[in-house]
Amino acid sequence: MPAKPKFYLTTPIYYTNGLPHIGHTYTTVVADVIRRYKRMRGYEVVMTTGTDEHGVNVERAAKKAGVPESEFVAKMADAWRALWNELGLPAEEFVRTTDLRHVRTVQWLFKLFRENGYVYKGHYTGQYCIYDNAFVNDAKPGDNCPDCGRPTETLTEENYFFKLSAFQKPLLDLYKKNPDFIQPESRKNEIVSFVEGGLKDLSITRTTLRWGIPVPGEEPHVFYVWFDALTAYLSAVGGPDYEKRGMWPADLHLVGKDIIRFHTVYWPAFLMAAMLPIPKQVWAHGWFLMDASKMSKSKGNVVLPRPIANMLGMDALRYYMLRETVFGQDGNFSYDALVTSYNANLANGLGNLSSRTLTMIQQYCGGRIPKPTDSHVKSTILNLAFTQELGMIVGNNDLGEVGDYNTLNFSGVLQHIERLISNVDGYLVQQKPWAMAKDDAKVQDLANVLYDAAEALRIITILIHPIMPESTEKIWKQLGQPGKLDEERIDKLAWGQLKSGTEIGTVTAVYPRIDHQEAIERIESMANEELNPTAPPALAPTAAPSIAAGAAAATAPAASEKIGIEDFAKVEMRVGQIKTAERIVGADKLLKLTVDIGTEIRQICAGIAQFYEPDSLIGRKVAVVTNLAPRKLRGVESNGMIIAASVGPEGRPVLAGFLEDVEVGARLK
Ligand code: ME8
Repeated sequence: MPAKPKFYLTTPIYYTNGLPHIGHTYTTVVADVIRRYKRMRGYEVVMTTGTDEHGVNVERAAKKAGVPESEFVAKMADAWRALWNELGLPAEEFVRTTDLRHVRTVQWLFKLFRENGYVYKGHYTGQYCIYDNAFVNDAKPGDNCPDCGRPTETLTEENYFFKLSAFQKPLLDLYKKNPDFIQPESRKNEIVSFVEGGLKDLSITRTTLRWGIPVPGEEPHVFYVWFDALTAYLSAVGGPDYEKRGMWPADLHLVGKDIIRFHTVYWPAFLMAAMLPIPKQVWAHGWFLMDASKMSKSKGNVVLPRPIANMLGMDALRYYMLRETVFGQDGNFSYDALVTSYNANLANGLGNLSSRTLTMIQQYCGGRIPKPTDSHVKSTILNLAFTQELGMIVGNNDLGEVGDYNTLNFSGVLQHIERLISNVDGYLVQQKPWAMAKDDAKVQDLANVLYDAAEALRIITILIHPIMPESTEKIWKQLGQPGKLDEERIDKLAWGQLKSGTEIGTVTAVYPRIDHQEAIERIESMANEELNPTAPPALAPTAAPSIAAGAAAATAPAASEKIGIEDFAKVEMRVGQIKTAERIVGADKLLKLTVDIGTEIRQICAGIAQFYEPDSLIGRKVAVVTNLAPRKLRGVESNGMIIAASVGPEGRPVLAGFLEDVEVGARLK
């Protein structure tokens, strides 16, 4: 079998002085979509992300946290990696700039510069902040430090310089010979004129910075952070031994527009100086803005991904980000638009198509994909519509079509898919399979129409899979399809491949409708908890299974430690009776209960949804802790806690109850 073609793509190597917000998530999501798409076209794909851990900002943040830098960055790197995993975005390579493999690569690259005559020792003079121990870029004598506001001083330090000036012509040649190297086009013009304006040599070592990669034999010189960070793309796939891994050069560096110059000027110049292969393309996307300004922690306008993923699912966020913003341009982020997009495109659009089609197959065709006539498959109007749109989405070389996925026009991909969905909806309304089902003479017509709808659903599910990987797997199973969806070939799709007779799975709503206002309030409430973790952490329903309801997870005293009766008396417990119970969208482990505790009816969330059907709980008497401070769980207020035993290694909750009838509100002592 011939080897698969390779594709290597990267996200930026993110700074470790904060955690990912929606802006970082956007770049990583786009990388993930491209990775999945390329895989579905038969490529061997490696995606790299990672953490940029050196420099004065980290030095400061560690100092503030009162821990050594190495400890600080290790924790941050773990947190970044864990969050990407949680969001379904794990990369093949997660590179840390403190990794040994990376340190070796940086030092090796510098050695090549030296051998090839592209570095020299010189002096750098600039404005320096003695309080922050850092040069202030672009400051003039007399300027204050933008960070601490105190006056800067003019300082000269010895540095190694990289002969960037020697690369003006080679860079301009590179841009000319590879017109797609910088994307989008508007950014390319900006970079070309910057380089045409002349390039100054670049200082690539520092002696005023301590927390960095040492220049071998030249201590106290450490490498400049950007030289350090850019090299991580190469370290991740073999460094000095890159040829063995076979992934370098990168096919695509995805970056935000803020860092395009580093990637399209410095980085290729570094690689040329070391005589290494140059990446094929750098794509700079726009920013996500909040109220028209760039998100930043100091402005207090950051949007976090986790609360959204918890409430609506990561796929809803992915859909919204890719559909509403033209890739390359700036976009505005709003919860309002996000939830509107969820209800319109997912609950009503794809979700509705999926459940109505599958429910009809369940009801009218005995739960099996019906058999259409051969002539119908060839001539159905949907076949024509789909074949045409397919070319526009994934490209069709025979017809010379480019395909929106290939040009990273994700908004275009989704618009085509939306059109397909509404085509199928319109077709069903016109054909009325529910009426055909009542007419014995129309058995074959019914089979034809429902086959069409199911085949359309299969193709749409494959086409949208790179963008919505999690929920499409569910639709795939409900459609009764064998094998893994991500192993389908997106470029070999054709109408009529769905097998008749296949038994479909259990039909459930993949994107349940949600109340607009409630969704926003809950997302905001969860975000608030994550940003201001002053309150005790919310109990993850699985974290302390001995209590069924949400409350602060107080650390239990060691078994041998005894408490006095006065401590126990602080806990007020009463008999309660469950009045209502319902599931909570976006929290599969929680039930929202209303409980009569004698004096009032309380709303309490309990982490028992996987073990108790809501209806079976109505009227049941339970033991309730009634004097806990109210808390929000997954954004839903909980006013108390239901007591349960924790059984087995998984901590299955079993509700505590009473063998004799007891009065509601009676105190437990
Ligand atoms: O620049 N909208 O790291 P960084 C869209 N360590 N994308 C955004 C965004 C927003 N509001 N905010 C951030 C660094 N991003 C360096 C990179 S690479 C060798 C070194 C994304 O943590 C966008 O991709 O500041 C941007 O380029 C990147 O995060 C900056 O991440």
